[in-house]
Amino acid sequence: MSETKIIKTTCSTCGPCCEVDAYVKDGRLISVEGARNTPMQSGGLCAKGAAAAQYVYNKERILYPMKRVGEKGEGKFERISWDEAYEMTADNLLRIRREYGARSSVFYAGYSKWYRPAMLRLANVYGSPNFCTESSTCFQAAALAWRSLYGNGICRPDLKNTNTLMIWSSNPYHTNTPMSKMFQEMKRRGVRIIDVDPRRTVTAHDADIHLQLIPGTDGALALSMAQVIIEENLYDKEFVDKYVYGFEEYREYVQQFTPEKAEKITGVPAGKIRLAARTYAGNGPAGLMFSASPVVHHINGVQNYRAVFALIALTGNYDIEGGNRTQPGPFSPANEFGKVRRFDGEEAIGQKEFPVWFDLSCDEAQCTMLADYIAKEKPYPIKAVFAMGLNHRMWPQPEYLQSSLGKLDFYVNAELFMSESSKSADLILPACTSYEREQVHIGMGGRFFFSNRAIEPVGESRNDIEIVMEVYRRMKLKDHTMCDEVLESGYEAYMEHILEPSGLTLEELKSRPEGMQGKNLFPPAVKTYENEPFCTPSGKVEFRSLVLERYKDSHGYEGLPVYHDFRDNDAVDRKEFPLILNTGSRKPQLFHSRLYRMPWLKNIETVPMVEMHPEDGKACGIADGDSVRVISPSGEIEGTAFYNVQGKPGVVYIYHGCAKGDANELIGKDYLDPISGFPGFKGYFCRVEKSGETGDEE
Ligand SMILES: Nc1nc2c(c(=O)[nH]1)N[C@H]1C(S)=C(S)[C@@H](COP(=O)(O)OP(=O)(O)OC[C@H]3O[C@@H](n4cnc5c(=O)[nH]c(N)nc54)[C@H](O)[C@@H]3O)O[C@H]1N2
Ligand SMILES: Nc1nc2c(c(=O)[nH]1)N[C@H]1C(S)=C(S)[C@@H](COP(=O)(O)OP(=O)(O)OC[C@H]3O[C@@H](n4cnc5c(=O)[nH]c(N)nc54)[C@H](O)[C@@H]3O)O[C@H]1N2
Ligand code: SF4
Ligand SMILES: [Mo]
Repeated sequence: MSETKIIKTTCSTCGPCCEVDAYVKDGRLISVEGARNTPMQSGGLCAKGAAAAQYVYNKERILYPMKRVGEKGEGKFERISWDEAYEMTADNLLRIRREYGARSSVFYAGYSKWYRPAMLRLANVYGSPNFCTESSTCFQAAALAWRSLYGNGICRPDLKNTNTLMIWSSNPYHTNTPMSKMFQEMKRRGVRIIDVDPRRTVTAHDADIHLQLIPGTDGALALSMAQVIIEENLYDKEFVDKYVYGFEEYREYVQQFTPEKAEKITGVPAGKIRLAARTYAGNGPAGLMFSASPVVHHINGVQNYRAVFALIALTGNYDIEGGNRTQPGPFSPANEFGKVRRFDGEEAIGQKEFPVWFDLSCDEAQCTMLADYIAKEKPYPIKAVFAMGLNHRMWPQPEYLQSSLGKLDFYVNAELFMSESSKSADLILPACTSYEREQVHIGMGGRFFFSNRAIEPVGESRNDIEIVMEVYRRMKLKDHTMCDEVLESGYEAYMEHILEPSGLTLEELKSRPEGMQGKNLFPPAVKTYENEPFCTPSGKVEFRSLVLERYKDSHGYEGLPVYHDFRDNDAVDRKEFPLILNTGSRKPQLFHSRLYRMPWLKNIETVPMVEMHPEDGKACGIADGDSVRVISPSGEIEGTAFYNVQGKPGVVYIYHGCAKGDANELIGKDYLDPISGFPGFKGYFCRVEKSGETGDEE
């Protein structure tokens, strides 16, 4: 009998890259547990991570490079060698550059973020401004809102030292499981917690003050808190006088948002707004935790988050201990390595429509309109997509994107699974999971750790960065001004390169399973603004954004964090679509579209659940468990009604990414925030009708 080995590695089934102990027998992954003897983990693991073996050995795993043999989209493929696959990719990308120019090729990265620096570098060396990622719907709009106020350097809440934590639309117990412990520790320490969430989640349940607003009304709530803070003289006058630009206009603007008026807009009782404002401003230092998605998944998202982020400066909680501050951390060249080269005169996707996205230094194109660019060939033709983890289910009107992808001259997708998106490709490349590759990780607080390969790659799968490197070599691109020798020199050298500025070597890191603190770290600093101006046009925190005002005439952007209610929508007949549609609030067992294929996880909820308040259900003649049809101005899906009292009446919640009833078919592809281009995933309109039989479908 062979022995079971325990191998220190990481799970990256979802974002956080948790350290785990993998149990391996006869070269096969048997099970996974949270790593012992490592900070934050100690044996704990989330449901998704515990099902790791079903991820790794899933029957949909792609085992070999596959070339299309049938019609586009038909799903007929034949196995080819890696050699042929690389040649095919390189030849087609070079041909398209010759025939249409470099910008006609899109380099796309879905969620897994680890290979992005290499992919971005490849796009740069190739010469295309169109490096696109799933961040066209995630994080970048929040970053944009932040930068429009504070310039660079996004400051996270200093959880260790804060007295009050305001969580503005995040549910860490379900979305960032490793944080749960830290959160409970804060509770024990007596930190006051304010949670802003339309639903009574586990996180809200733990909070001292829960502001249960109507989705998409965040701006009105934040402006109202500002009104209270200013009126009651709770703001940091010294900071504001010295460092804020546009305060007087802002002060004047917020006057109208009295808590009584805000109650009408947001549904949050005026008394609670006052209490939250007084607590956040008065029980400092106070940190503000924000999220990559819900607030900015609205067509007024950027301005709403600007209103929220302004509260940090207003109360003097910017860059102080216990407030929101730049975290001490490692210097890593990963970003430097991926740094974008600006292509003068080369217009990237989304540049005309969303200019601020580009002004505020996002390293990538804004590609929510990719499907249109391909289908309409305007303003110029997009002919090739080289993708890693492209999944059409994550975009508004996914079938339209899928059909557009079918029009491409060349589409290659590197994937773990034979997803439907892969089926429309000309070539599919098998990628491997974190259990099958080595990786250097940069953790919180400047801690580095090495993740071992627990098992050999399944089939002929390879790690994404190795794939990028080989495509680069085959294209014989050379541009040494852009440090592309790192792409040239192999994966081991890439890991060395990532580590170099930390002062650690790969060899020593490999020998220390518990990880190591980097030798060269950013020194922890506070009040950096005392020594250097804010990186904004005025050099101050811009309550009135001069970058937004550049586009006042051309795009109608306003400098102040103005509130426009998404429900004031002339294009939609609210009598026909009386309910608000909120899609994609996270479930602990799912991760976007990728985990529906795992038996342990998909069996927790076997049908797409249309979560309704019982009052709404009864008003629509729908009982708990009924089969229903959800209809929006853009589409229609089937699902099963599920009575849920977590939210208030008037809002329907549906998870996204499920092929059996894809909530994104309900979201209009042009229903976008005009500043960021983010879709209004969490604030559209619908009605729900009973359909077919009642009861369970499976
Ligand atoms: N299990 C799991 N974890 C995940 C993911 C996943 O798919 N599954 N996805 C990862 C990704 S990509 C992301 S971006 C993060 C997101 O991380 P989170 O933001 O923490 O997750 P969500 O559940 O999307 O949203 C948090 C809360 O926002 C509330 N909310 C919805 N609409 C609004 C609104 O208009 N205003 C306010 N204030 N709150 C609103 C929801 O009720 C929800 O409880 O999660 C990451 N973690
Ligand atoms: N309606 C609605 N839509 C949403 C959201 C919402 O809240 N509501 N959230 C948005 C947000 S915040 C996000 S981040 C996006 C996420 O959107 P996506 O990034 O498209 O998310 P996934 O479904 O996880 O798809 C990624 C694909 O990558 C594959 N993959 C996973 N790991 C690897 C790897 O290491 N290498 C390779 N090559 N492939 C891999 C997976 O199998 C999967 O098919 O969705 C957005 N879409
Ligand atoms: S949160 Fe769960 S699924 Fe995500 S990386 Fe950690 S263990 Fe894996
Ligand atoms: Mo995201």
